[in-house]
Amino acid sequence: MPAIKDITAREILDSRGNPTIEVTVYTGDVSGTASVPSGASTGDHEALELRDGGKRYMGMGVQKAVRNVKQKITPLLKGIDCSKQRECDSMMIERDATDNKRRLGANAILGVSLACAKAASESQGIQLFEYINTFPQVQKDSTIPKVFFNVINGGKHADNRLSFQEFMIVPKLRSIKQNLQAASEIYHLLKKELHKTYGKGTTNVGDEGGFAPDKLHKATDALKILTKAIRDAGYKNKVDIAIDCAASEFFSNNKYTVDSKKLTKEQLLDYYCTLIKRYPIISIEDPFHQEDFDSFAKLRERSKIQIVGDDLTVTNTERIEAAIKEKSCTCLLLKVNQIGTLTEALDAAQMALDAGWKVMVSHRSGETEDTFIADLAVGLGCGQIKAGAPCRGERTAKYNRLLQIEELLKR
Ligand code: 2PG
Ligand code: MG
Repeated sequence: MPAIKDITAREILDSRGNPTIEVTVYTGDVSGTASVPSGASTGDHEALELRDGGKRYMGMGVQKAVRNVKQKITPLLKGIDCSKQRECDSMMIERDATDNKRRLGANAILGVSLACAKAASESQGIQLFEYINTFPQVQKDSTIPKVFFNVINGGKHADNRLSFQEFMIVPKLRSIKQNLQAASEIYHLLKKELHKTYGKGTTNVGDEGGFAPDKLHKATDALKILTKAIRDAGYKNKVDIAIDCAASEFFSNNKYTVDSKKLTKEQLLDYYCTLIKRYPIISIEDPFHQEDFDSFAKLRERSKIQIVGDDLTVTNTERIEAAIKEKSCTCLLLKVNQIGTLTEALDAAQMALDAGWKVMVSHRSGETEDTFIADLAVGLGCGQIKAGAPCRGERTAKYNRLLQIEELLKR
């Protein structure tokens, strides 16, 4: 039994240059290290990320979370079998005893939770995805997911005026190797196209590695140039488009401000339907604000494309249950740090899959080099992942790990 001997934690930097927590769980023979990502367009119902406040790192330090791991969680879990994931996670949840993990911090708890899984897979001498595939919540074989590459950034992830947060390309070729190549080729052609149309200095990238041109103001312009890049790269009909609107970020006073125009929810619904008719859009995430279950359902009904819940559902079974009841979505965005333990995230995935939804495993806009989510998506066999552009180390780390796994699965 891989009993936990010690746990340690440290403050490291994420891809935005903000502190985040990294945790190492030691058993007698092996160790597992995991780090925690951080969102920018966070849902109101997410578990709490504990930050220090004060002057240090503009209040963003995570020394309190590090202390909580060392002083509170370590004594609690010492001697416990790290492969008893539900037991480890439940003990931390009970010790925290709040509804959003605000006492110990969801970042502190999640770091330990993920590091336990890594240590357990190490101790069994198997790959992390293989280990995840043995969890009782997982009913499918390991499979390489389809990838949603975010190539144009707006909203809270960029310093431009695009309201929608993410414009993604979804290659439909047979392997991750081919899909990654297609994404990279389209990405580079898109860069050339943006230069041609909007001039030099327009291809700086946003938080997730997608281009964030200041002169690109409208969703329709983004979709037009993206469609052209797909066609010119030779991938017409082989690559679809998806959007994450992150609509809570442009909703206020009962109106949505989309690319400088104020729209009612009914007008926004019509607008989405027009876009879906005109472009090869197969999936829309968070089309309305995080409390509007009903408008999500209307779009699902009218459009028939994949409707993804992120801020709406926050990887939380209570919220997912409500969305299932309201028929709001057909896919759950799965973000481990929205809920704060691996067990709860897997429970959320199971609930969604049981309801006939799809599950898309997701990174956060603030990421680290940790590739846990690549293994999670494969081990869950859920079929979809989004981890940003095919560019920037913290994003490509996940895709490069998928390449490795694809080879391992063929052995
Ligand atoms: C999202 C995510 C990831 P953030 O909205 O889906 O792309 O962004 O991590 O900022 O919430
Ligand atoms: Mg989102």
